[in-house]
Amino acid sequence: MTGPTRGAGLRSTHCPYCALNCGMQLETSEGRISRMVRWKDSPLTKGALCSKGSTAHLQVDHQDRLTTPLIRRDGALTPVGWDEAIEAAAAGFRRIKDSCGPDANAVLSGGSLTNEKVYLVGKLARLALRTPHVDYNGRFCMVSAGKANMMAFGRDRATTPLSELADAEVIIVVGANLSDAYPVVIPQAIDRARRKGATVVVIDPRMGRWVKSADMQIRLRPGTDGALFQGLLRQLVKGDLVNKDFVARRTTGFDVAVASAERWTPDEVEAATDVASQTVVDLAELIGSTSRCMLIHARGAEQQLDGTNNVLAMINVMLACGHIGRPASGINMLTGQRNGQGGREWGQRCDQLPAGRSIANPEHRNSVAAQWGIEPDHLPGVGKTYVEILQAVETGAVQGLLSLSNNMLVSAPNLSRVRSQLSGLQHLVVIDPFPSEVLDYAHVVLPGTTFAEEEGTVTTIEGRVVRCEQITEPVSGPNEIEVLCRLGASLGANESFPFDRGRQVWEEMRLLSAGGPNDYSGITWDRTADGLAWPCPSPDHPGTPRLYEQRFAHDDGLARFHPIQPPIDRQICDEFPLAMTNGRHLAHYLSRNQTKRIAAQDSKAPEPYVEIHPETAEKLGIGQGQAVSITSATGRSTVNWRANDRLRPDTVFMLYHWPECNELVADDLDPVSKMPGFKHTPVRLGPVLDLISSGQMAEQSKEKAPL
Ligand SMILES: Nc1nc2c(c(=O)[nH]1)N[C@H]1C(S)=C(S)[C@@H](COP(=O)(O)OP(=O)(O)OC[C@H]3O[C@@H](n4cnc5c(=O)[nH]c(N)nc54)[C@H](O)[C@@H]3O)O[C@H]1N2
Ligand SMILES: Nc1nc2c(c(=O)[nH]1)N[C@H]1C(S)=C(S)[C@@H](COP(=O)(O)OP(=O)(O)OC[C@H]3O[C@@H](n4cnc5c(=O)[nH]c(N)nc54)[C@H](O)[C@@H]3O)O[C@H]1N2
Ligand code: SF4
Ligand SMILES: [Mo]
Repeated sequence: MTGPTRGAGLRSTHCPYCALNCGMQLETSEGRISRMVRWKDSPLTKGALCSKGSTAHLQVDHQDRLTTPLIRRDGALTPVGWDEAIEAAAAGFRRIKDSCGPDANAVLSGGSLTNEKVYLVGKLARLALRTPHVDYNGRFCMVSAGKANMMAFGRDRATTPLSELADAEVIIVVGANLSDAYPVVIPQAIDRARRKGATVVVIDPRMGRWVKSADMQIRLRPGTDGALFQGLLRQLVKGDLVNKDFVARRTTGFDVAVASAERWTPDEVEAATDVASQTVVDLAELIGSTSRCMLIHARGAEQQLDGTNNVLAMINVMLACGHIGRPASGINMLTGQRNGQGGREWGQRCDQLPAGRSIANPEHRNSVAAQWGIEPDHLPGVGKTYVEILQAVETGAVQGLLSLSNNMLVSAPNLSRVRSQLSGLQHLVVIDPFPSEVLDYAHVVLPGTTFAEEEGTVTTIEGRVVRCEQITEPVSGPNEIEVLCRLGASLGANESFPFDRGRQVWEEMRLLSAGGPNDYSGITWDRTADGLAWPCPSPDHPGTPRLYEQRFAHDDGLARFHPIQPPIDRQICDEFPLAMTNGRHLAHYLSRNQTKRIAAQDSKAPEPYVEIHPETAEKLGIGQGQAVSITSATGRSTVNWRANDRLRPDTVFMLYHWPECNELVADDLDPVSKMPGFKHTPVRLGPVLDLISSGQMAEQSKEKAPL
């Protein structure tokens, strides 16, 4: 194994954007970054980088960086010193706590933070603010998949190393935009499998550029994955394709799950999903007759009002065939953000304590309280989720908010409502390396740290912990670990925040995880250099790249089948006859707050657009050179359009990275995971006379900014 190179002035780190965490090496000259090279020996990606990764280091010294703290005075954000800003931030929260109780403050955080910062955010909320209301933007990302994995397997982590894709005989890709969202490693491994004769099955209303004509293309009606997988489970039983030995030895609940699938005959599946009944029969046969089958899924089937249900339905099918815990088999949710995995393990979720412990579980509370040196009663209970926290501002139940590493004014659903919620806050403190739309509402702004300015760890898409080295000093002064600790101290919890760098926090976290559900205790700081998969319970343990070979993580060691609820009615109607789904462009990351500043990225996708099937455009009278107005029950947007004949004619696909998308999306939630139904909005489309320029779009958004 090779650790980070330290010679030749190059230091190793990982791309700050997606969960593939591509390795890179950075060189400095006079203390600032002067060069980026590919890190050929990096643990996962072996030097691969997409264009975002190649330009990511340009954000560090970017002219737009926030370098000084700001306080709102007479309506304007005004530069002040760090001491004054930290004190103002803390004083606002203290005031609210004294007058309305600790529950009137809340924290919204992010899955791009390092494990160490995630841990400090949860600790700050529980021990310094003493509020139960801390949640994060992974609520918009991984929670349906995470919840389903916890329910079925007792653990929230992908089952199998991605390298094993290349050896699979059948690869099923459900709702994953691999060309744009996972451009390295995964499409290449699938190509290797294709060359060895594997069958690739794509379940998606839109076929991405990575899909080949020989692949089995299942262009289902959006929002109907649960029905399709129920039909597959039923067909596995009818076709005598179930792995009965595996089901008997390693699972419970099979019969109840099968009973819930009984109504899903191939014809019923066809009626609900628009997938031909014969395809359902053929696909069941394909999945049930191989011993090397991998299913990977991203947000397409998850960001739905029944997203948890959809993932459980997929897991049922994989369990029925025994496709878990053996080589080149498994079901992997593709984690999205830089630290999408660690971000949902280290205690910034409203129902969670560090290392995957549950805040509702008395044993888990006792163990964390003991290590934090407090009484268990001192820990708050389960808090509200992301959208619920924003909604609580409307009733005055939440009045103070600390927001870091998230951008709700692009990425949360129902943006006009979010704008009004933010204007209702008495005290909003934002920590971010860059200005964002949210600053318009902030009372105190503290500059955040970029990936190259601090040391820390992240946990990759495969559950491996990797280290990010500090390359350069923060342009804004203190690093974010110091900022969080100073805030904790100002809120009266000085003794709980004695840190100023990542490895000190790591040591506390690692030890605290011992014996818990997500045991990282054997991953010492030195071992983070090479990337080790948890669970890793002792310093001589090799880590666990493939899960569940012998046991599942529930106490009895068995996996659970789950009955699947009937699908939710999508409310496609005469008024809103088309389904709007949405997703990523290769050039931009999430709310674009980093990538829009880098010309090489922004020039590839300077403005939002919607993809429409050419037949649909013709029917609606939408011509080349015209913009499109899109109306949903929630809002209205105007964008330019592109023809895409690899998309279902009854579905349009919009880029999500601009506010235009979430103006349209409602803030209803999956009742189990509290994930919004981002991927399915009933809409109507109409032509607008002229193409609009990005300047005009910016004007439109400005009109919506607060007075
Ligand atoms: N370039 C880039 N890469 C990224 C990111 C980024 O912002 N930019 N973000 C990262 C993050 S945080 C995440 S979470 C991942 C997201 O990764 P993905 O989920 O792969 O990305 P999306 O573009 O949102 O694609 C969703 C896919 O689901 C399909 N889909 C829509 N509705 C349905 C449905 O009902 N059923 C099925 N089966 N499919 C459906 C869409 O057509 C699309 O192919 O990407 C990560 N990688
Ligand atoms: N319609 C629709 N909406 C979606 C999605 C979709 O597919 N469709 N996808 C959803 C998904 S999967 C996700 S993950 C969310 C993400 O949604 P967002 O919350 O918008 O995620 P980011 O763009 O990462 O927000 C990041 C903010 O954090 C800052 N930041 C980056 N690193 C750091 C750091 O280390 N410290 C601090 N303090 N700040 C930092 C950035 O500058 C930026 O301002 O959006 C979701 N919203
Ligand atoms: S954005 Fe993702 S794929 Fe691209 S370089 Fe970064 S980690 Fe790799
Ligand atoms: Mo995400």
